[in-house]
Amino acid sequence: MRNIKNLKADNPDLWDPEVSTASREKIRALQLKNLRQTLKHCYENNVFYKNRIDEAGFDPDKVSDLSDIEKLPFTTKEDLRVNYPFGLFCTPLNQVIRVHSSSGTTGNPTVVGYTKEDLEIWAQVLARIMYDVGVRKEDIVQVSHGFGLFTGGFGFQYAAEKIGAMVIPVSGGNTERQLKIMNDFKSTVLCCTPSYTLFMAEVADRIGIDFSRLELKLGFLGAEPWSEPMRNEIEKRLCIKALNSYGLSEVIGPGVSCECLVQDGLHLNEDHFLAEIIDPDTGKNLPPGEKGEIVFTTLTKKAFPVIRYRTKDISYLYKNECSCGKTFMKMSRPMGRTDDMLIIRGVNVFPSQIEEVLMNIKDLEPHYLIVLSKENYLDKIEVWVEVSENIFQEKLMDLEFFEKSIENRLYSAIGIHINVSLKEPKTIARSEGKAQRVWDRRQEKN
Ligand code: DLL
Repeated sequence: MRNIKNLKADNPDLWDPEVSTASREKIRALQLKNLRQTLKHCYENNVFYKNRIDEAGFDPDKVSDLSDIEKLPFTTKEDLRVNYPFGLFCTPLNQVIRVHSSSGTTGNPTVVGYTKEDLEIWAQVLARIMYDVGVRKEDIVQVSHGFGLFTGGFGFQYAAEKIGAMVIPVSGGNTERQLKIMNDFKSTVLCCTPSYTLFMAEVADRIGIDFSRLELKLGFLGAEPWSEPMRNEIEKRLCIKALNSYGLSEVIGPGVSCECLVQDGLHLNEDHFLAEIIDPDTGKNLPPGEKGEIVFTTLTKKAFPVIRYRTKDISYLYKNECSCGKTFMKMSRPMGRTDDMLIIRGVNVFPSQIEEVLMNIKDLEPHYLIVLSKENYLDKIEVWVEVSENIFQEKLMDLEFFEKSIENRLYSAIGIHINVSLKEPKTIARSEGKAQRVWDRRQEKN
């Protein structure tokens, strides 16, 4: 791996500097060209998109500006479900060489497909992300995301191979073996969910593996929301630089955006994905800097392009002079999903806000669960969080007093009273993939 501290604006060693450092005008011109092609492709090859475009009175041959897209209706997860499994594919099935799927919690899963060229694009966009922060053929990349219908494992596998790195497709789970492999094979890069890294840290402590003695330097962590204090914890415990990597199956998988080493926002791969931010309630577009739901249109995919796909993820877009040299717009760390938002006594709360408060409190472990229940027909919210081993064993502190002080911290940050229940270390379920942070017991019968 290149010295990761070396990444700076005058460093020309980017995957494809011509695109990654292009002027805004050039990027927008490229986006416009690809948008035209994508809209035409969808119109000509898929009856769902044809009907939608006709209903909107839109002529795909007359796209003169990127903002024209605002005249088109959104595509939603429900559209994907209704057209399950292949109804939104835009190429004949015999050109599709791979499918992935995301399960969700209700109804049909969503199925996405890739042609050979789509898979090449996917590998390219993610290889670019990895290369631009220093991953090279000398690296040993441990892919601890699940392999299967989930896009995490295969996405990083093909991207790292594209760079020529050695890839260990270990997948999730069997944590002791993960750590042994990391130690013995001298992995330098780790790809998994942030919550899984903390589980790894815990198992490493137990079996006597010291991260500071490993070769591991860099983590591409994503697939679930995580907070800045969580990053600090991970970087400290694993002795790595932890980068936030974002993506979703419907758009391509991992590779939509990722932080560079500056760790200030996630650079979007704008030549392949056009991002908009909308007000989730009104559907109106919001300007850069304003927080809302992120919506994507793919610009180069063939088997499963999406037009104005509503992700339900909350973020904002912005542009700054990034010292890594890339000129792509950035999106903020996704703060949560509109469908994860809890409305407690009229106040909107995202689990990530709760996490942020908890992670800043000394003597709490980064393992928590938000439990929702009903009391006298009213929603009740409680947070279970583990205390650190020393506090629990030595009973150095009055735990009840500690609970109250956490409740006060939550109240001043979020504005509602949340009951806190401190738990013994290692009693809250650990995750090897996407962590389940909310346990909704509101429908349970007493
Ligand atoms: O999670 C793709 C992925 C794999 C991304 C590996 C990064 C690393 P899905 O299973 O379709 O795809 O889930 C997509 O996960 O809409 C977000 O709600 C959430 N998500 C993904 N990355 C992040 C992130 C993969 N960095 C859904 N921060 C998305 C917050 C994330 N949420």
